[in-house]
Amino acid sequence: MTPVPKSPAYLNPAMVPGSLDTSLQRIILHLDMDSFYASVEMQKRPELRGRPVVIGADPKQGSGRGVVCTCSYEARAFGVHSALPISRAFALCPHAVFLRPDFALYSSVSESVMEILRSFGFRLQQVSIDEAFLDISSLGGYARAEDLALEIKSKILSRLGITCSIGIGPGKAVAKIASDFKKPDGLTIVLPEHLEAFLGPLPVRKIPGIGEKSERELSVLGIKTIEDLMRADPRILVSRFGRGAVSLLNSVRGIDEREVCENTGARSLSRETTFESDTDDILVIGETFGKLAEAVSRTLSEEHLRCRTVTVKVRDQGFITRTKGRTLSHYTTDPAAISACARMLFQEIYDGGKIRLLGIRLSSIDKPDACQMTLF
Ligand code: TTP
Ligand code: MG
Repeated sequence: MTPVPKSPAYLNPAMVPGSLDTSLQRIILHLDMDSFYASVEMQKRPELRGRPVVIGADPKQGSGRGVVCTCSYEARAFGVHSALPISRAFALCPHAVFLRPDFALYSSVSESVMEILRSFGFRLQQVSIDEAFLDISSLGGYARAEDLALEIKSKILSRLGITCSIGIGPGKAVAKIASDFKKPDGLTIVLPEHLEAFLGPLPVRKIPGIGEKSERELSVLGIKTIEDLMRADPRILVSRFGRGAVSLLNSVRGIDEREVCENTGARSLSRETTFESDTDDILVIGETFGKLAEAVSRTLSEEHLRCRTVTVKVRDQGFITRTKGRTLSHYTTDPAAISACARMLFQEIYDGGKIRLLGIRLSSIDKPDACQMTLF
């Protein structure tokens, strides 16, 4: 296969790559695979290329009850996306190819991606199954950074047959936002002097760590874009959002000194299940937490990891989803401890109605001796 990397999206197309000597700046690269699970499936079965492909629960001709893990960009054109109920995906795009996820396969392709990235010799931090940061400051300039990005893209495409998007900038937050800027198969380079012009017009939701809830709260204050956020009174933000607001503001202003931590496997890890019929049977709920805890704990053990934070996700009959997390006093891999914590958290948020979906997510994951990673 001949890789044909696309040309990078510069903020200012007239800017000649590398015309600025930024050797004193940190240069961070963020890579995120495109429609990862779907791309792996399409690589395995080339006849699926160009077709809408949805990975997730069985749609059962529209009566299926799980959710979409991800889908190809062809399916996204019909409005399908991650976490959408599979029945809705079927309604939007009944002619799509619906596949059950093959986690072992995705895990092994993820390892190959990380191996390729590691082969370039830079400090690497894997943050999820399909994304990683590299600290490429030692390259000394953005022209070399661009060459490296093109080489990474072409190596991944020629060896694994799938594409990725890369963002490069002076900090982790901006690199992550940049990798998402032009997907699929994108390359976006944000020079330090263009940081404000790049980030300013973007909606605040693009900032990693800002979810639907924070977006709503910011919107109440009249803050919709990152530029609005940069202009807001930091005292008001801190009084509403606590100390986290300071690092958030700093990171969008380019003051983002969070290191790329070498931690071969650290990330969050989750499993969830949708019941065949909604239930309020406490025994079934307890058993389900047991099974979910077994599954996540097995992955922890296989990858020689441990975790400290357990979060439960509970979706009720009316599709209202609640989550609650707790950080334990010690790291653990023990399924009984994870399941006990999950059941306790469940009791705290359960209002007695019927439940549609339960999930467990583990975070604060590390390998003993590896440094901790969090994005915000
Ligand atoms: P993402 O990188 O968020 O999504 P993606 O790679 O499928 O698509 P994009 O091109 O927008 O990056 O997540 C990586 C994989 O994680 C995704 O392929 C499937 C899985 N995943 C879920 O199972 N459920 C989810 O809700 C999300 C967001 C991802
Ligand atoms: Mg991805």
